Amino acid sequence: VEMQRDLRHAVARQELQLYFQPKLRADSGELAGVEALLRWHHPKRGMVSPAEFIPVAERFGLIGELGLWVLDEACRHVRLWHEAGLDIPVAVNVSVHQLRQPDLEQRVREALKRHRVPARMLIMEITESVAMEDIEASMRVFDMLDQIGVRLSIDDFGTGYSSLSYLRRLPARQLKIDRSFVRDLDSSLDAQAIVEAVVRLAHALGLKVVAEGVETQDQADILAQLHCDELQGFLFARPMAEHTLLHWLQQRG
Ligand code: G
Ligand code: G
Ligand code: NA
Ligand code: MN
Repeated sequence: VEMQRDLRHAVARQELQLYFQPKLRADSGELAGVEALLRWHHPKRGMVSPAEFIPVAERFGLIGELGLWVLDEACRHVRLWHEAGLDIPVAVNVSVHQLRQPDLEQRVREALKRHRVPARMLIMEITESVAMEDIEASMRVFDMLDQIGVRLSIDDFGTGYSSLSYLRRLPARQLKIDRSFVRDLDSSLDAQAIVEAVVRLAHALGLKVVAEGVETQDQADILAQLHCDELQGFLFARPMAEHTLLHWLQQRG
């Protein structure tokens, strides 16, 4: 109850912040983009994890507003970076409730326009289980976002139950292999076989493959050998505040 009340004021009190975690091209190590991850600096409780407050926001009807804030803030950063000579695509996470918002398309258009950001710079990540939960609804939203030129990414792939025919019809551009498979890569041949199969499938369907949760060099090497396109994880960088991200980029040269 307390968290719900505090969350209502979090935007106005500027307690929310986007962190950014780099995604790197597996072949060259070049920056492919960043994932925006929401952080809440609670005045008393300190940093509260989105794993904790996103479900609260969903339950109490606050996720719409939060989602719009994230979208707007992500676009604002893309614009800032562009003006600094950096073109960095940004991925935002979309919850099931946002998918059902009738004005989502309009809101996405507005955010892009407000910050003069081309649609191709925005990626929307939707978990596999959410995408499959209401197939017809997500298909409609995905089609319309794809038509604007926003790229769609299927997050946490391998943890839900995808129908392959549905996967084929989805206008997604990217698939993120769940970190549970990445974690087991250096110890399990089964995990390698699964990743290899997912990469084949994704590429056959024209999707780029991102591996998330990469924590060791061995994992990165195996993923590159298996033709994963992009890597993301603590091995390279944690989610960072914007100024830290810029610093990190500078140091890499
Ligand atoms: O960044 P961290 O590992 O603490 O994130 C925990 C969970 O919160 C992850 O599942 C992540 O996808 C989710 N999350 C982070 N930021 C957002 C956001 O802006 N919107 C939604 N819907 N989920 C988010
Ligand atoms: O659900 P989603 O895939 O959006 O979750 C993203 C979250 O995963 C991020 O908020 C981040 O904190 C976490 N994360 C990112 N890289 C790693 C990693 O290498 N290892 C682990 N365990 N978590 C990670
Ligand atoms: Na994500
Ligand atoms: Mn994920």
